Amino acid sequence: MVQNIPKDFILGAASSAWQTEGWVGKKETQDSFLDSWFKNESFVWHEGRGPDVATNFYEKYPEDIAHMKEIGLTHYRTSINWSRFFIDYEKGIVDEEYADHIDRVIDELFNAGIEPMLCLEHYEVPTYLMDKYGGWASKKVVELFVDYAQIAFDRYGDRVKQWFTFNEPIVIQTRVYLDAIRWPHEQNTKKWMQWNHHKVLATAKVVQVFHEGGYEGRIGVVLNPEVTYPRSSSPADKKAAEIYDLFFNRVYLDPLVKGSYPSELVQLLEHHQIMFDHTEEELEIIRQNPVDFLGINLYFPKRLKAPRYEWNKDTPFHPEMYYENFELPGRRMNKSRGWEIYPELMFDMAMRIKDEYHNIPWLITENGMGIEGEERFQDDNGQVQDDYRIDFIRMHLNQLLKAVEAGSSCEGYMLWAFTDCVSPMNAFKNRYGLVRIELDDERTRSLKKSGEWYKQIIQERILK
Ligand code: IFM
Repeated sequence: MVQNIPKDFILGAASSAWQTEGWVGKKETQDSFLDSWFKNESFVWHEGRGPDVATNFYEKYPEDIAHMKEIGLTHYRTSINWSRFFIDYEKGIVDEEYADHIDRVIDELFNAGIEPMLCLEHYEVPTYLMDKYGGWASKKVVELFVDYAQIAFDRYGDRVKQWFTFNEPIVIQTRVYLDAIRWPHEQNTKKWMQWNHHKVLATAKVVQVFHEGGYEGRIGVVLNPEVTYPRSSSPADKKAAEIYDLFFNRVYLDPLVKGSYPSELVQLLEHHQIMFDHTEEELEIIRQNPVDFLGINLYFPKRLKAPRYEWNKDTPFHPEMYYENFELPGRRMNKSRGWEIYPELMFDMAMRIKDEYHNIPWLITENGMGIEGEERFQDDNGQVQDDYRIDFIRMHLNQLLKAVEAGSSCEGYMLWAFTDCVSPMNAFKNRYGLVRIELDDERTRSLKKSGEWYKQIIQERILK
């Protein structure tokens, strides 16, 4: 297999503010949801590690960007930490110290020949807004987010041309209000849908502000739709996959790309009395303001089958009423993460966007392999010999490049993550980076074998 990588095809890497920065310089009043969760339930975080130190990117960013330059990344995506960006969220008073840090990171990236992409919220909803307004359950928070976006565009839009509103907007409320497996353990399916709607609405409003403000560049959203595969050709299994797709994929894809929620979803929401509160004016704003492009985070396939048992009517509604997960016998697994490895999903997602979402421009904004105990693979010089990661990236890129040949508008691939970083709960258990982070006080960095390999494919533009 030898494939040419198109000249302009993005080969980058991603991370987020809260998973790298650490709390140096953070004020007590600037906690995000993640910070508060970590403070309240640090025992569920692997080895008690979390966002407090993370990789100390706040101080070490010049070293990381030097590594990015060495590898030759074309683009780097991170987020602005909304909870740290303001001293007063309601009056929009910016924390100048933090805002300057973002300025310095942007400039350092450009000096290294790397284009930054910025996301406005990668789970970093401010705790203050959770406590005062119930977070994204509130329309007030939608307004405050739009104001924040405009301040960020005004401040950084002279240099940053590629923006995202959210990273994986469905995740927090799914784990918290739908599955109720995370702090603060409130089950509330209607609230889950209300958060979804408000993030869709907030995205549409931010798109409107961006376009009407005449900012240069483009604005999109990073979604994590799963490629769904029914267990079999039976109508029951297919229906299970379709309903999963409605609740977890099309709930964002359809309004943000096509301008409206799928009618089948609306019917189900009404039937189960979890329709979100909305106005006609809000639906019109969504209709008028689709995103310019999409970021897609894609790691594993979602296999589904019809449920075997009747739903327990005494439990709150959960879409799981309509499906069960299916484990494909013989599937290839990343055992550290419990995720199936199925590179074909790249091609399948690309064809879906081409056929069903008018081939809107998009790129892979996350894909990668988290491995536990990577120190096992360090050679005598301490370099991680992560051939498994190289194989993983190679297989996924291969499928993506095939899709480009088949007419997909996919513009690139960004690995999760550039350096090892903190994950929710798993903290540093699974390592994802091209650059290893030691958990010493210095958070010492070292390039893995995959970093050298990535450098080579970026230079040669050939995938072998
Ligand atoms: O760490 C996360 C990231 O924040 C969102 N996407 C999945 C990654 C790996 O679990």
